[in-house]
Amino acid sequence: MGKILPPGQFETENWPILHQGDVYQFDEQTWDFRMFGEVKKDISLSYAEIMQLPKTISTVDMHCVTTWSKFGTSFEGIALHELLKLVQVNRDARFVKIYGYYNGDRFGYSANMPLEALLGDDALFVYRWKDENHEWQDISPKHGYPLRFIPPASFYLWKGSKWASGIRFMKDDEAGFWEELGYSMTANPYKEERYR
Ligand SMILES: Nc1nc2c(c(=O)[nH]1)N[C@H]1C(S)=C(S)[C@@H](COP(=O)(O)O)O[C@H]1N2
Ligand SMILES: [Mo]
Repeated sequence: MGKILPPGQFETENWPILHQGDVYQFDEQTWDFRMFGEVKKDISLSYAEIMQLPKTISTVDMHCVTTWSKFGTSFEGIALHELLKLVQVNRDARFVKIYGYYNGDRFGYSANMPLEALLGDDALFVYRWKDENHEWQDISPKHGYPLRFIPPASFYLWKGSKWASGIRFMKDDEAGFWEELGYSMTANPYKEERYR
């Protein structure tokens, strides 16, 4: 895959840190990962259960709507398609909202995407990363420790919830945190879909 800079973006080798609110302090006792909404039965996974799931390693480009793009970061984590094996999703659930921590609320941040766009190895909940200048290492607290969603490169990076807490399956598309504030529902950087 070639290195194609989406319109209006510039390349950075650093991995900038960007979020609203404070940084989540991981507490394994109270942490869980939930799948709910349009599913036969809700589930809640402990940190130990999450870390036992099959791992995927993917190299995914990141495009932030504030105009930086970082190419070629490799991530280790759990692909969303692995999590789908643990729930029975209703047939008409075509969208998801992926939740993350915001200012004291583990579900205070969210981003919406169509489920069918997230079935590849490039849609994953990550806990380790490396790039050309860095060895394999844990995702730092500021980048979303202990678990953080990385969306396919066909979405701006705000769709990648840090401090990920769960997935809600939905029949209809529904705006998340930034989408409610006027950002794009579809958010494709190659089409420069920043606002709506
Ligand atoms: N929980 C949470 N996740 C979040 C955000 C946030 O404010 N809270 N900001 C998003 C935005 S706008 C961007 S660009 C990326 C930045 O991720 P990074 O700091 O790891 O580069 O995180 C996304 N995920
Ligand atoms: Mo962003």
